[in-house]
Amino acid sequence: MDAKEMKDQQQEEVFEIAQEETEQEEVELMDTAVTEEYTADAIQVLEGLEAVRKRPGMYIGSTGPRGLHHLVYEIVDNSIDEALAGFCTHIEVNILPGNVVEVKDNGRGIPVDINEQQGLPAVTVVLTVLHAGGKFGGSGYKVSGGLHGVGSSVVNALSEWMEVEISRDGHIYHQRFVRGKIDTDLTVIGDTQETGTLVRFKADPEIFTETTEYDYETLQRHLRESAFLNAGLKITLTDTRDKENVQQDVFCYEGGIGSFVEYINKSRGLTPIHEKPIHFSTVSGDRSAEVALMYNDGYNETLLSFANNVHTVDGGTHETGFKNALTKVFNEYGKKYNYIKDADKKLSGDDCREGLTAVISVKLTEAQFEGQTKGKLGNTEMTKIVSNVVYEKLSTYFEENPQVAKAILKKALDASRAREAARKARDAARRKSPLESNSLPGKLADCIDKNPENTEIYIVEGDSAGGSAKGGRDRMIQAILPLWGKMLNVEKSRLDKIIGNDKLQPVVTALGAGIGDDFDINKLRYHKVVIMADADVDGAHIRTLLLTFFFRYMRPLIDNGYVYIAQPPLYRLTKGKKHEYAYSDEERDAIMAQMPGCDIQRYKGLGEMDSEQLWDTTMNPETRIMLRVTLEDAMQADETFSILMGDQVEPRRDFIEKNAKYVQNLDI
Ligand code: TSJ
Repeated sequence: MDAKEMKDQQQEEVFEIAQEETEQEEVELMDTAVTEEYTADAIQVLEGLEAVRKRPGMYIGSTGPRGLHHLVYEIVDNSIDEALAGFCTHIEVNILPGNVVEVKDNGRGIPVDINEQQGLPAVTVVLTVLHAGGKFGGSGYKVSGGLHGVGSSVVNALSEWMEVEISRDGHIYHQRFVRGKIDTDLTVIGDTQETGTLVRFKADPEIFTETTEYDYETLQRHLRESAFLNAGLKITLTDTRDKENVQQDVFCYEGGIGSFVEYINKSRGLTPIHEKPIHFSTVSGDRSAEVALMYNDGYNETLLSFANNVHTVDGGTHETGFKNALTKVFNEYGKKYNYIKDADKKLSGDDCREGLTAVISVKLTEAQFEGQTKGKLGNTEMTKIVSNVVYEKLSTYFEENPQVAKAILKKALDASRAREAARKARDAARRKSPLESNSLPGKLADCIDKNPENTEIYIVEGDSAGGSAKGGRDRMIQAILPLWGKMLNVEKSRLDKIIGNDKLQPVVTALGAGIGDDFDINKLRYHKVVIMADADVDGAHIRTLLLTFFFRYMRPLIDNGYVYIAQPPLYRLTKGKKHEYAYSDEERDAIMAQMPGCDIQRYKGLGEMDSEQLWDTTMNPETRIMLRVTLEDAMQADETFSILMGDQVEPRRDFIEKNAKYVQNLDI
């Protein structure tokens, strides 16, 4: 047996012991119902990486593209921790040919000394033992962390191979792993005066069966965001997969999240109403909070919050603290300086946040992420920490910058007046016809069957496609809701603007189950909600918009698997009297090969199909293909939507187009 085989066997044994102990502990727990903290910890530490390969989804959320990209984030997080500890200033991420990823930092280098318990170098422990991060060296506690915060050993386990090169103590050390197991021992391969860590890995196609190909823009967005959240840290992203077309970005923002809010406003074409971002921070013990905000001349609210650099999509305690304090400062300042004249008038939270772009970033040692997608911060102490710093520093800022305060207060007062006027108009309309708000939308062509288990609703882009769909449907079980006539100008109508107003009201009314906290799945009128849009950029935009809307305001719809994407054909091939439809370019080529010399019609939109064609190709439940939307698809759409930060409009459109395919769970 050589050294490598011995190591392998040692690892297997540790794994088996862990398994036995796990089972035994579970029996004991059940018998006596005694729970002790240390048992759980001990089991976790001993658990082998086999478990990770058996159930990768448990550790990285999914084995789709999202999980694949998380591998990179997870490795980069280690370097970010080194930066937060004050020892690293530059991180390089390289995408190499073959979708190999290399992450390199100029930190201290992972320690290589032999760990007493395991008899292995510290770096080997870090990369082969689950949850080993931060268990040595004292100062190594993890602050940053990906969605799942799983650790680098998980990435190692899910990599076909991984190599690490550490520069420290005058030497370069190297070790290689295959599917999480030691392939070569740690050896010195050279000398250097520099320090740092380099990790190179190839995601395992046995695990990531769907794809192992990285999307440049996805990594670009994430790394840009990381650079904003860690002021002064330089992150370089380079893609050399295509030698003819090397791509590179360098992200480094001295202004941190202040630069972030400026960037968001700029990338959305919004003009700030004051010169510089308002930016403050506080540290209390091992917790810190940082807030940057900037008002623009638009009417939307963009609030991004992060805990330990993880985007908290559903907000949480830090957002609550921010909102409470902001409203309080506005009302106190407004009363004090007579902007709010009526003693019992109050600005609402929404009034104070119209045209606001803000980023909240908190760091804490034991972050609790709650909710279905773990996108909500739960630590209650953060409400007070954030509200205190915002209240004190924003009050002071307003006192010291009365011109800025005036512009911002004026905006909130305008918002308040507009809201009041809209409310009065709505009330007046309601009094006229009390039943109106409950009746179904005029454009809905409902089905006859009223049992939701049997019925489907097609949400269709455009009036002409809506017409074809109405003509072609099975009226017993299929309802049609055309949206918005001609599609809104994609360039001008930002998704958040559409979601923010009542453009989607007909969808809410037709589904009949309410919205947000009031959403009641039992009242849903159809158990299949089918999005039918063109296979072009505008169609992709609508799909992203509707998925984001469902994800945020009707989550149970997604959780229950009720949302589908219709798949209209891209081509019609005709030869004589014979027609065939193709749903992809590959299919088109295959059909063409069978009937050479045919006519090809490319469908530019649903509107080009007549009723019969639409029924045959897309709506007939016997023959159609529909894609069922998974939670992951919806989250991806939401992510696309929340941060959306291409420098120009074009790449952003590309991005939406590329990511709006949502190919999952073929339902034929
Ligand atoms: F974990 C890993 F292998 F995935 C990885 C770790 C990957 C990459 C790209 C970088 C790192 C990493 C780890 N960079 N810097 C560090 N630092 C440490 O591990 C370290 C160094 C020194 C000390 C010390 O107390 O002297 C403590 C730590 C945690």
